[in-house]
Amino acid sequence: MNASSGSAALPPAASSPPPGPLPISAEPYAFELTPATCALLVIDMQRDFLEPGGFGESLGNDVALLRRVITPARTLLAAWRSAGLAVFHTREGHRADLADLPPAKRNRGHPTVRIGDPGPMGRLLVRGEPGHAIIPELAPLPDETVIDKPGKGAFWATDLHALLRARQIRQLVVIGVTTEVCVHTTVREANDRGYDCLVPADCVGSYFPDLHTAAIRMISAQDGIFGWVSRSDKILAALAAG
Ligand code: TIU
Repeated sequence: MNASSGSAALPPAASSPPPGPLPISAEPYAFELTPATCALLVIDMQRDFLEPGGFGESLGNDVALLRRVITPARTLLAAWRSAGLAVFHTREGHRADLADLPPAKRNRGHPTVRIGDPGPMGRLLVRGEPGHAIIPELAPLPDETVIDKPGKGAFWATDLHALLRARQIRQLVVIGVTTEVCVHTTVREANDRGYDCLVPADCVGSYFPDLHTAAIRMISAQDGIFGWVSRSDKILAALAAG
């Protein structure tokens, strides 16, 4: 019998290291999530992409295909917040004077309605307009960072990398829309900057199911060329166990 037998367990010291890593079942192999240095990055869950009358619909897309992501993304975000881990959100959009909108982006495809034009939710993809806002289901909390980006990738022309480094973040769980456009561009950018990325496939969505499937495959192909792919239930289980 040792000296501590029968006494109540000591509470963890205030300086005890954070738990982890938490192994998460993933492709191509388990992702070792280290809570203290892993952020949830929520890409462009904006009304302009997910609600009728926005930029996404103006491109001819069916927003219902993206709305499937809302419930799993919301559940994962809630669990992530409960665990006290870092959360970053992004929004795609432009200055009101469109000075940060390259003509190539504005005119691509010869659209009848272009970025900056008025729509039912204000000017399309312009900062401060109703359509530019993150949907209420995924609304950021006051202490969560929101990155405004003019491009598809979250690292280009933003301070995301500097903010992540300041918090010693080395891993990203990336969710949001759309899988093959802004999520993919961001995962590729993050990979080149030295981050390990995990993408839960049910928390990312596309207007094109076949492109979604291909984009998901591309991430974990070649033994994880850009990162790891899993599902939100695996991450929820790991957080609950941790
Ligand atoms: N956020 C994002 O993916 N922007 C897009 O324009 N996506 C499309 O799929 N169009």
